Amino acid sequence: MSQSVSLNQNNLVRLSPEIARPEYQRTEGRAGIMHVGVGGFHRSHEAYYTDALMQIQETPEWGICGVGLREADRQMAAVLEKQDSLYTLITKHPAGDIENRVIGSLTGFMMGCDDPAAVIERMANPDIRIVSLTITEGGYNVDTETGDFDFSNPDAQHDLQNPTTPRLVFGYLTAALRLRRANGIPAFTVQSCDNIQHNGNLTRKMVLGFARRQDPELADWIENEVCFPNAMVDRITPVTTAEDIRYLDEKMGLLDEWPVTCEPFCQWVIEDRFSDGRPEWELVGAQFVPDVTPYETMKLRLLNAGHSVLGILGAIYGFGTIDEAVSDKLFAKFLRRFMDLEATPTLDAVEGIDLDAYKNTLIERFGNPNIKDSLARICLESSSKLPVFLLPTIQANLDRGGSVKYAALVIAAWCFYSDKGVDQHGRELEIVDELKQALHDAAKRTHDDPLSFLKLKSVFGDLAMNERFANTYADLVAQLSNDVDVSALMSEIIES
Ligand code: CS2
Repeated sequence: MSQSVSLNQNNLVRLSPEIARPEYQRTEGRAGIMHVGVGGFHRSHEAYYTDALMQIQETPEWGICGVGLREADRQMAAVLEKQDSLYTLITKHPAGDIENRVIGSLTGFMMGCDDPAAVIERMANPDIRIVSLTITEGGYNVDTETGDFDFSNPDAQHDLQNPTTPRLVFGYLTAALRLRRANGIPAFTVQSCDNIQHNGNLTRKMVLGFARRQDPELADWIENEVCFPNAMVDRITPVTTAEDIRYLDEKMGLLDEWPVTCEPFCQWVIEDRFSDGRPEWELVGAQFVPDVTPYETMKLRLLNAGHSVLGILGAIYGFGTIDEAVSDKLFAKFLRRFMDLEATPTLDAVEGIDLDAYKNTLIERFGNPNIKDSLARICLESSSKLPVFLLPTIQANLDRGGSVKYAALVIAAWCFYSDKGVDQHGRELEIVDELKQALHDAAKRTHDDPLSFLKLKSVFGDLAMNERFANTYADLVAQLSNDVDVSALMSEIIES
């Protein structure tokens, strides 16, 4: 039987001295933030910053109450309940050293689908001054044709009719803000932590779009009172594996059912616009700036798009992880060329950032051999990632007469991936995508119409109408379907 200690509040004193732990008082009542979407990334990022701040404050006042809105959050709820909301953050350095820290900033967790009224009431409590979100790129309920709130979603219809038992986060936010207004409580800030250009502006647009349809007067109040700061968030956080759990048990004597692993690098650039105060996250490394646009464009177009380049090309080539892909000379060169020739020319200068050094750091970060970030994670939900990470770069290059070949190969490889569901050696790929079937059907038709995949409007808009892009893409997609090895096409593009 294992001699390890189970992670919970009482056992904190019994942990190995190699594990850092909260030294502040953790009180559930103190939470000033509610966070919707408690996955790996929230726990390696916002919760990490907040824990670091609580650690240096005399009286910590900004703990986090987690919220899960969907059945899929139940496992997280159960683990956190068992562990008094504690979990271990395992930071893996490239040279092999590992830091372990039990994070204490989460102080509770609520399941919206079990008791929506309780969540709404808590959000309306004056102690809560920020509601932050990690609901993924696809979670913003955007109508891809119009860019407005998508009322054709049955859950959105449900929420319009049932304001007190919503399903979507927008219904919750609107209900909670209605209650705050009625009770004379100042509005909270809604803070997006997702990888989306102008994530705060988009959140604002969606909340207002929904609220206006339900209650125009309330929408006016939200428009005037609620701040939605934009932010750039960054920390590579792979999916937790059984090996991570075993490592803590065997090497650290700690039983944690759901730790998080991450890289040492961490960045959070936030616009300083908050409705009702905010934590002093700048004391623990966050940057507050008047305009986050250049930082977020740089990160989305270099880091996230760089991930997609390695992820999609690497998946059909047969690699399993990002570090494996980037340690291949050809992949590393292709990635660097994509960054230099296609992404960088579309970026504005970022104050205080040397883009060359930034790119070098990215390649080092991708190469961290201990992170083992799976390509399956990177390729997950590509239909909501690529329109944010890669398509704006293609569009900017079409407008400026720049190169689009590197990006076109990624889209052609994505078509191959969606059509076949296997890599170029016939090994099965696990595809997880909301649009999986539509992508597959469109990709399958490539044999009759070389542009069929690109004509999927909800993903690509009008890209297929651009002759230059369409020709480049059609040539690459034809070669891939004729079994030309993706690496041969990569070499050809580099040499051209
Ligand atoms: C990744 C991101 O989802 C993806 O495809 O690019 O999750 C990335 O690891 C983070 O944004 C890093 O900050």
